[in-house]
Amino acid sequence: MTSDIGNGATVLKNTLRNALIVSCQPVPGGAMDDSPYVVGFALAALSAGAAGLRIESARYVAAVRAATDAPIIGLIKRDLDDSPVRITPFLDDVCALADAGADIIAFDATDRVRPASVKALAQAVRDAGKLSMADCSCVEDAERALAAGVDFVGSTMSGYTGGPEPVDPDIDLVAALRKLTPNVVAEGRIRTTEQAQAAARAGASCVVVGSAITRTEHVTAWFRDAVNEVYAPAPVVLAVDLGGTKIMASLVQDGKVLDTTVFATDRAGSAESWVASIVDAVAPWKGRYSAAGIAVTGAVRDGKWRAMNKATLAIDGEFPLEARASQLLGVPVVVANDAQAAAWGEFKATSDRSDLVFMTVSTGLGGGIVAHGNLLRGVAGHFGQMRGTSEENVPLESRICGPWIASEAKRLGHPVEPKQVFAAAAAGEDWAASVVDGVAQRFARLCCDIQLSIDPARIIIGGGVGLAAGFLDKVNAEIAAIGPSARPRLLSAALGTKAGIVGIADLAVVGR
Ligand code: ADP
Ligand code: BMX
Repeated sequence: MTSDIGNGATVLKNTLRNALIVSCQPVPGGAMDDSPYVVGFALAALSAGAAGLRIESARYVAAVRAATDAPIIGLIKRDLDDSPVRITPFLDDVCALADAGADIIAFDATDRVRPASVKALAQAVRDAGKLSMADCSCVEDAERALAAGVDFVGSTMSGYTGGPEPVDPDIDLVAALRKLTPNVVAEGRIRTTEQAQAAARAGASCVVVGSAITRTEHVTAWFRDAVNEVYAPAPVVLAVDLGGTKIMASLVQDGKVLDTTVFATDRAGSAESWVASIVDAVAPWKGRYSAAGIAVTGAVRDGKWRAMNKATLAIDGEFPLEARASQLLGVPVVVANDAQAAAWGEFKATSDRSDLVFMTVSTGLGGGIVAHGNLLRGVAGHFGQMRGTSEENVPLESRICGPWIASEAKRLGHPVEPKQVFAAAAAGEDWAASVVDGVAQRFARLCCDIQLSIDPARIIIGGGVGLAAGFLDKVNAEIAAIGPSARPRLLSAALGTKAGIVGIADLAVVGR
């Protein structure tokens, strides 16, 4: 059963079939919220081929009616205290719109607390000799409205009945409504010609476009935000790389390091004391950054921090790093594993989009993986915790990294730092060469195993040991001696010791 205003209804429906309707609803209280502008927008739209108009308020319907015979969909918007229904909630509104000259009267058809039922509104529109349009949020709204005899159903209310407002139009709802009736009006958030075409292809009898044509404030804001994304200065971020030996803190803007401070990690400290030492070190920078990222040795999950190997750093239990650091620094904080952050920094540092594995050979042996442009999180990349096939049941890192180099040198009677061990090896001292060559061989085996497990296009090496002079050459020589069935492509970190800093800064900006 549909309204029967005889031949007029058929003519009207045919006029609006396969057509564009322009909604001329100024921003309430805005500079265009007055009759001359509404009439101007209406006439301009008609002159460019709009087949009909959607106009809000009896006042504006009357003003536009006086200027054109084109079909008008009329509605009245109200903000009620006792109902969320805003579009033509009252039966009196129907009469006012009909008297003002509307041809079609639109009303909210959602299933919510409301002053007048959809059935009563549909009947009132028929009694007024007009056609009705039900503004629906879902298929069920439309089914009820069609049962009440409405002439058109619209997708107007999709996304406006609670929860976050979507950005894109609900084309799927348009297609679903088309299965109920041919008289479907696609309306709501149609902002581009491509979206209008998609609505038409989905089966809409006609397409309504409003803000994108007649709300200058909205369109201006869209372009303003788009331009600002390019012109607005990138935010300055506090980036911290907390390792087992040193803590590096920098101010970073758009991938560029503005200022840096480095100090030793107090290995006898605690998670609370390490965070406090960072807060103290960056105190002179207060107010210069709007967010912070902290890359840490250890595993990070849901903002909480724990050790994978307490020998690398004795983090006790699980520490709520993200919350605590944000509380002390007074800005949003993102935390991630240090090697994963460095992997991300290296991925962002060049235009190469191929998959990569990053490994830091430092106090521990950490790693990060970027696959198909995504950084793998959780414990992904913790290659130093692998046990390998050696008889000893110890993490690989305990026989490769700085602490082992130092302990082995001491065992051999040379209590010096790893840097001095490398210098002695370069100077031809056999004891030192045996230590460094052993590390290079074990690391080379790990690189070959990684190549066979995930076949990365490149393996990038960082960390105090990883970047030590001549280390990569030794590893490549050991790889050649292994003669692997798949040869790893090793590269030094393009960002050197700053890879973790730059990576965590980017993760902090995108809030990841
Ligand atoms: P963190 O582990 O805190 O991230 P690094 O990446 O600097 O810090 O690694 C620290 C380890 O690397 C220490 O064991 C240190 O002795 C060793 N190391 C630092 N620089 C060198 C170097 N030039 N040659 C050899 N080993 C180094
Ligand atoms: C360890 C592990 C990793 C870390 C790697 C490098 C801990 C505390 N750390 O394998 O999470 O990425 O060391 O740590 O379990 P760094 O201190 O050498 O940077």
